Amino acid sequence: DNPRSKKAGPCLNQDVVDKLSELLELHRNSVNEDDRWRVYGYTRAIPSIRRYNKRIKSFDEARTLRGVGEKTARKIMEIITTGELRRIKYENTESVQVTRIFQGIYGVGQRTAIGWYYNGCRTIDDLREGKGGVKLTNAQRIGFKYYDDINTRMPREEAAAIFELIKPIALSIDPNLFVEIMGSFRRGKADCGDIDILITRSTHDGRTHRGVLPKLLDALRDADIVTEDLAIPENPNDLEAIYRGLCHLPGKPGAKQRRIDFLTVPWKSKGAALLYYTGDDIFNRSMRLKARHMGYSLNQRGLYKGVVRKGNVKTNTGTLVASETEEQLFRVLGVPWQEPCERVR
Ligand code: DCP
Ligand code: MG
Ligand code: MN
Repeated sequence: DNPRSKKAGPCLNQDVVDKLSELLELHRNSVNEDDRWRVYGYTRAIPSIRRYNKRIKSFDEARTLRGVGEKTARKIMEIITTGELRRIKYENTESVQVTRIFQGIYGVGQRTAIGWYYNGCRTIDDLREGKGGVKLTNAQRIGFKYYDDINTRMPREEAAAIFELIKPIALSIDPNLFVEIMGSFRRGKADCGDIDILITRSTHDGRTHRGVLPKLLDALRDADIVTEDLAIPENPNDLEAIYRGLCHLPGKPGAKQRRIDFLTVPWKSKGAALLYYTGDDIFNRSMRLKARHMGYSLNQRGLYKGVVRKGNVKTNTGTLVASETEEQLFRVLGVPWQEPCERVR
């Protein structure tokens, strides 16, 4: 029995995994760049500890695990012998706590949060008062205003209820539209961070969904479903566009503001878009990796062959191999079919 086998089962070093993950999160949010580099070390060590199906007993044993260096092995032994990791308390600094709260504002990433911290902001009130000359973008202002709502996941029933209002409105604009709810909802999750709606249209009659998105958004604002815009597509008349905003159940006092994304894609990208926007992100990463190993390139538009990259820039966009249906993409990649609910880390 190989103790490093991938066989799923209860992790026998869960306390170690939990404590190191906690430390990793603190490093990830550190205002100190050196700390943020430490994250890479732990992202290698944690999975191999999780997979190791024996209780770690000694420093030397810990050292045999992939990605576990001397310092990590010492921390592992501290957790195993004392149940604690003192470093966690020491790393949970004010700056980490403050920037974590700032990053809860929609549209605020680590860079912005750290910038605000260095400008002297410590609290939400400091931001409201524009301390240190801090200015919020429009999207951030909305994120700020609905901080709690946006950071609360919705029950899938609420996502379903909102979608059931939106779908007929979309179909009244064009009955030939394909309108589907994606993301965590399609994966069957009990709660959703947002509502992801994919829109495309068959071109069998020579027509497309061009222009539908702005019309739909207007109708949804009129119906008091869409309430705020966070990111409007540069050219809303493109066949491929992303809209991000807020919505709620209309006519229901106290209904929370919910995040909503609309994604439109050309009909020929339908399969790849279904695959991509269903996720989850980790599953997507593994599918892209599989494609790369086979000499393909996979994205939300399709599976391509002959893509040439110089660094991150595509010098040849390649030719489309598949993108019509999800089934076809699984087949070409040699991956056994997985239902959306199975596509999870
Ligand atoms: N996606 C991805 N990589 C990203 C972001 C998104 O592959 N960095 C894909 C997979 C996601 C889908 O897009 O499942 C939708 O993105 P969301 O951020 O809405 O994530 P989920 O819907 O999966 O989860 P949540 O319930 O938090 O919205
Ligand atoms: Mg989502
Ligand atoms: Mn989304």
